[in-house]
Amino acid sequence: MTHSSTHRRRIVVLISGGGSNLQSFIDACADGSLNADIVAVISNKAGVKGLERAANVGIPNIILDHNSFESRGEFDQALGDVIESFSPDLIILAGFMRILTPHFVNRFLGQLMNIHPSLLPKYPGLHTHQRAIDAGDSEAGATVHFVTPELDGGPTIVQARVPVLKDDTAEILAGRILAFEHQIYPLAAEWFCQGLLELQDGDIIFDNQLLPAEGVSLEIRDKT
Ligand code: NHR
Ligand code: GAR
Repeated sequence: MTHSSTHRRRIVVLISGGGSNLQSFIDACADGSLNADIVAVISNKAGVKGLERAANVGIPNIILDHNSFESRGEFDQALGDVIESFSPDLIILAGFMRILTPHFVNRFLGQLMNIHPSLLPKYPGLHTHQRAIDAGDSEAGATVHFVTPELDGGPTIVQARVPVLKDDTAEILAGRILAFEHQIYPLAAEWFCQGLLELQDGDIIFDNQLLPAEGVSLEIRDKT
């Protein structure tokens, strides 16, 4: 690992769709709030807007269609090999919609982050916004977490909370949450790139301290 060296951090972003979270990373790198380079964008789906966003700013963008592989294992092996060819420090799942095998996760353990549109541990998996509305929750949000073999079960780095309003549809709620995703995800990546954040035996060490299950408290951090 090159974590303690002084080179500029290298990020690979995995997408399956629109890539608005990818765009937030592109913008954060451009405005200096994220001190890193996005060295590649990889999509398991062709023709998605996220690939265009990468191409627009000259980032290598690669399509690796999971349908052209016999098994999840073979897809993940190929995906891992492409990722490794870019020597990233950090791999960002940004609306990436394929479950990753334990073998893949363990290959890059501690270097994989995901953003999930719920207040984990509530609502792992899919259709999170509708599930929060159906449950009558007054709050929803998004969680940045380290990826472990357990789907959406890795330890939380940071969460953003938003209210659920009376007339919310899944689409409206998703949009409200997405705006906050764009804030907290590049921030979490910047912490990682500064060496503040480390996955250690399934726990997170943040700034040399064991992070509680809720992750970094943004309120407290803002006052410091
Ligand atoms: N892989 C592991 N091992 N651990 C995690 O925490 C992961 C992961 C892969 C993706 C993102 C996750 C999310 O934030 C993620 C976290 C896809 C599905 C899913 O059911 C579920 C959760 C997430 C991503 N995917 C279907 C599948 O069969 C395909 C669905 C589709 O193509 O639309 O892989 O929500
Ligand atoms: C985001 O809301 C992200 O949290 C969610 O998909 C959206 C992707 O938007 N991720 C998942 O549901 C992962 N299974 P984007 O493509 O515009 O970044």
